[in-house]
Amino acid sequence: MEGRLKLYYNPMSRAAITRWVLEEVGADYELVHLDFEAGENRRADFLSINPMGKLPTLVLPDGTVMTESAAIAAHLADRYPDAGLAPAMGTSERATYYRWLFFAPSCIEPAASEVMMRRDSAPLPKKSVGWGSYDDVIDTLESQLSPGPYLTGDRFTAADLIIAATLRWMTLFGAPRLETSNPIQAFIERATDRAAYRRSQASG
Ligand SMILES: N[C@@H](CCC(=O)N[C@@H](CS)C(=O)NCC(=O)O)C(=O)O
Repeated sequence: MEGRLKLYYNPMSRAAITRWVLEEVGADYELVHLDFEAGENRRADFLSINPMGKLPTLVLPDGTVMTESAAIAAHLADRYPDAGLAPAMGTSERATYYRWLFFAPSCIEPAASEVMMRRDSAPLPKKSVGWGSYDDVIDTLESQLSPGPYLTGDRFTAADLIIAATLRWMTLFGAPRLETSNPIQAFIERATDRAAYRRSQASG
């Protein structure tokens, strides 16, 4: 890809996940730090780029604005095919990859919000909410990761990156069951034991 990508960034946000993807694919990018405490993500100039005021926000070289960390990962995996983060279009491996890429924002994230932010509330009705229940989500991930090593099998993809990063954050924030889950912790360790992950952690 010609030209530089611009990532609006704060290391304590999901923009750190996008930075990891950018490192995986070897993109030429710049970081624009936004200070949450100072409210920089709620200022008019940034809201004119992303009205949600959220990070990550990625601006492509032609000015296209992307938000949503899983969508950004999917795009970058396609745009930089040599990085090998996405199975070939139309294959069964690609189908499995989509399944897990979408599972992160549609099941893992809301399930985590439900158990971590509504601790004293009764669970939402399993048959009505798209993620069923937190326990079902974690059971499903543990099953898919046993034996692993990755969600689609032997190969690390953008879906692994998104889910490993999400599970890592959830573990840090004390989400139930994760710290003692061998398949999940082994998966996080495997995924983060990558040079691109380490580069993405550098101050920048
Ligand atoms: N659905 C978005 C979520 C983005 C999001 O919630 N970002 C948080 C940080 S992790 C944020 O920017 N919070 C600042 C705010 O809303 O003021 C994604 O997956 O990228």
